[in-house]
Amino acid sequence: MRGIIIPSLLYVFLIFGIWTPLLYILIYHNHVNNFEKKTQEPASIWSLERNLPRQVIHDSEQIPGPYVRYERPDEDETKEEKSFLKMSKDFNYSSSEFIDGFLKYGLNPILSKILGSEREVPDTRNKKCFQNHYPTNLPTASVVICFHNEEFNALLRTMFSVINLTPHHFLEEIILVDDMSNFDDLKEKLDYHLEIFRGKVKLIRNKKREGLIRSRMIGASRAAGDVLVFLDSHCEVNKVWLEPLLQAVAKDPKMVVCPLIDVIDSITLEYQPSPVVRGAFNWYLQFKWDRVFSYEMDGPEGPTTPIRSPAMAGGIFAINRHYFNEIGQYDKGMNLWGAENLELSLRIWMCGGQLFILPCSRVGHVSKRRPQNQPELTKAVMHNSLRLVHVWLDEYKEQFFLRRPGLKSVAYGNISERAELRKRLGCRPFQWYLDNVFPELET
Ligand SMILES: *[C@@H]1O[C@H](CO)[C@@H](O)[C@H](O)[C@H]1NC(C)=O
Ligand SMILES: *[C@@H]1O[C@H](CO)[C@@H](O)[C@H](O)[C@H]1NC(C)=O
Ligand SMILES: [Mn+2]
Repeated sequence: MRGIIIPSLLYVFLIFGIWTPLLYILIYHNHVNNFEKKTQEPASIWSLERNLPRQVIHDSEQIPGPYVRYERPDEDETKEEKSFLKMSKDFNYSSSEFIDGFLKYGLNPILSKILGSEREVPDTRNKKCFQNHYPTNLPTASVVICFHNEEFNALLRTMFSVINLTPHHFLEEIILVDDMSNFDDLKEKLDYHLEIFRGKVKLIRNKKREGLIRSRMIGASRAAGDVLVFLDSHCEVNKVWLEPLLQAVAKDPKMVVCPLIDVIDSITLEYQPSPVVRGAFNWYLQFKWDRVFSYEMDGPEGPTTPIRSPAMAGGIFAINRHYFNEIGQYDKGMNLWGAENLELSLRIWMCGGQLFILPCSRVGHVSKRRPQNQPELTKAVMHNSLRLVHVWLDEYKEQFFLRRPGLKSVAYGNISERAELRKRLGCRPFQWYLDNVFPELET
């Protein structure tokens, strides 16, 4: 017996001892390359991700590098936080459980599992926000969360944070839309975990893959609240996150508002405050954040001033439900995701609405990293961008084609319904948007 075991063990050791590091190097380098490619792709709409510590990508062994403590005056770290930070420091980042899960989910699967369904996150609001008081008779919200193959605990944390930090009389419901996920734990196990939310949570499961854009429309069509609030499936909302959004929409139904998006690091899952930013983009139609300078917040409202924003980042915003329908929801000819945030932003501004970021409303969002060789996604972003260009940019479409000449002759489907919508709504020309909303977008 022993004569077999020892050679077998040696054999196993040889295989694993050699192949594990090799595989690791392979996967890791692939991942790094892909991530670097990503920054050139139109697909990378969350450009805050680019500001993440570079050592994460370049350090060879230990991900991540030294932990940078963020500024939080007057407050000490809680005990819980301390032990969590220690945990993420002592973490073994070369275990295959970590690497496989990271590639699968785009976030640290082990820490996510340890965190589980609930945790407290630091209150990142400016202290001035604490003085705001909100009426008790605000409109109600339907929170719409779409997901496709989300990490189970990240999804649960999104739900629990909403349930825990939203006054229940403002929360009409949470609508979860499962866009054909195929992970096992998102099936019966999810149903089972949602039991405790009975009455507050509606779960819709798509019969075929619709993509994020049409999934949001499906969720919205089932909503009953006065205001639609869209969230990604890997968010954690902060204290008093909803009230500022509801108040703004209640005051002006054509006002669309976004929270300030804090960053949850995909590796340490640490919740980090973001500076005050506004959404912008370039002529490639790549989204980017622009820093808001302090002199822009010199007014009487100081650091709580709503920030006028040329564009929204992605799927995290609040909008009056009737107004969402009135201005034409989303372009259902768009696939998966990408460019829909810019299309909606242009439509809001050009057709009589407004778009603001409210710094007193904070929502954390996991800045996921995924392998980017996903031709399907690249194709969708291109297709969606072209639809936007042909419906909304008027003569400025040449600015886009100047930079993407290859796309000039690419088909983009039938846009007659969207062009019709633009006419029906009496929208202003793109020139008006350039002059009045986004003069920084120079040609
Ligand atoms: C981390 O995991 C790798 C692969 O499983 C292993 O070889 C290594 O010894 C571990 N390191 C520590 C400090 O536990
Ligand atoms: C485009 O769609 C509209 C209706 O939305 C339809 O009337 C028109 O015939 C379509 N055009 C083509 C070329 O299919
Ligand atoms: Mn996201």
